[in-house]
Amino acid sequence: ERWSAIDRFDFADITYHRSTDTGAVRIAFDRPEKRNAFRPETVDELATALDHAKRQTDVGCVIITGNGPSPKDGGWAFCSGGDQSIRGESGYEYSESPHDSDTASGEQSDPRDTEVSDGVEDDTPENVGRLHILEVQRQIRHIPKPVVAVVPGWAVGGGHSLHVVCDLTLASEEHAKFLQTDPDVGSFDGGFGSAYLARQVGQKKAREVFFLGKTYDAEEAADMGMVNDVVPHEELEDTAIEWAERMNEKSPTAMRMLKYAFNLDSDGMVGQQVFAGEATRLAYMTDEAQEGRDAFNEGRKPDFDGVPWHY
Ligand code: 1HA
Repeated sequence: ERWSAIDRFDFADITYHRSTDTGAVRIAFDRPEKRNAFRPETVDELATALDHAKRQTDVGCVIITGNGPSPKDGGWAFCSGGDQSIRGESGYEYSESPHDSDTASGEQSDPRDTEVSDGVEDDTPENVGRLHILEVQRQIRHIPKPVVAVVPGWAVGGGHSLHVVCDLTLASEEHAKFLQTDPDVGSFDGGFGSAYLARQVGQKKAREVFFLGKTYDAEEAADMGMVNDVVPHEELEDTAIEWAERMNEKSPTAMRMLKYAFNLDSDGMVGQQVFAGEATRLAYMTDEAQEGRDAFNEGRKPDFDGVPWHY
């Protein structure tokens, strides 16, 4: 068995595993009968798993994939984007929110009920439409280790954008298919899903992906430059583990600095902030910075004599 379940979370829409061979985790969409479409619950679980993965100091690679095949028709998917069946007026809605359950018994809800007896306002979230997959995109960008999209089938709409945001994409030769349907359903990822895609495949191709809405197979997507490699379906997970093993042999500091360096020119000042934060972290480890800290704590002037002005 290559994977062992991380069972500290009670996930319903994703599965979360750790490699038994190398420092990698596998986060998988687990709604195969819906081509792994995401709803707010799915997005919350993804965010939790990614945050946990970030904090594992012995994990150097995060794999995001989709479980399958569909029990209904055998179809495979990475992710088909936002679940259109629960899309409300402004975004994707929880199937059941705390407020919904308050009124589930059929009782009339009274706005004054949101004030509880101790006078503290109720802070349960309103079931407002959500587009929080964009927060997950930012997590993928900022997690200080490579994130690999392993695409076993459809990558569509917001699912396509997710693979675009990942550091590397590995695709199933037989089943992977790439498609942008955003403008078919009145949606548009005007951030990484389009603009960053254009940096990967060029402006003409990126516009084609969105404006013509063609379906590309794995080889076509690789030729375009948005997929790193294509392997037979049954070799997908072994290849992903091999990639993780290769990356785990490298210097963790060099890898995180490289990821943030690659991000920098498409992340604006946030990219600069993240990169500079890493530089600060490294600088804190020097005698020089520790002398500054000690001097303050000891109430004296810092003594930087002897610290070279490097050239
Ligand atoms: O653009 C954004 C955002 C932009 C900015 C900020 C946030 C964003 C958040 C989300 C999104 C988006 O993702 S918009 C794009 C939403 N996704 C789609 O438009 C894709 C819709 N699905 C399809 O085009 C096709 O289903 C497919 C190409 C993925 C697969 O086609 P296939 O193999 O012919 O299967 P199909 O029969 O269509 O689907 C199998 C089952 O999965 C169907 O259910 P069933 O009839 O068996 O009950 C189908 O309804 C369901 N399904 C597939 N995709 C979705 C879905 N159900 C809900 N939502 C889906 N996305």
